[in-house]
Amino acid sequence: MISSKMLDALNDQINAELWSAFLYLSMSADFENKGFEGFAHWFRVQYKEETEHALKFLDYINDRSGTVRLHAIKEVPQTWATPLDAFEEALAHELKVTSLIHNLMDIAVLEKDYATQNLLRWYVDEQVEEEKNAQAIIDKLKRVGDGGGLVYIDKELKKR
Ligand code: OFO
Repeated sequence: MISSKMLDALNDQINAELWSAFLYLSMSADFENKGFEGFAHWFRVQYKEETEHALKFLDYINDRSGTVRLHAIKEVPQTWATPLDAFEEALAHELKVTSLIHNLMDIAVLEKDYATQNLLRWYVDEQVEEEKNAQAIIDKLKRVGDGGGLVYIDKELKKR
């Protein structure tokens, strides 16, 4: 049986994952609006991934016979001056998510909740990947500046 402290924390994480999904969907819409199809596509894929992350928690709570609680999602920003601004915000956000996942792990360890620790290991690995991906794009964007290289990266990201 899952503890109420663990359950509350996992339900809060569903909200955090859905907020991430909204943030990336908003970035995708902003880039679409500005004619950056590749950046828009990359963030649309990211939006879908975050939705999957939320569903993975939701399914797990149900598997453990807990009650899923869906809270309202707070509004997300709507516009970013440059692709670099958006990716820097995405990375800062992912670092925050990493600390949320680590907090969940701390609770699971304290409570000797081995099943939840197993679930969370997947998210710990996923965060390494998320941070790495955002950082790699930031590095490229910094190298090319605002010139034609931006068009090249936009084209590249469409392949995701
Ligand atoms: Fe972007 O990360 Fe979810 O968990």
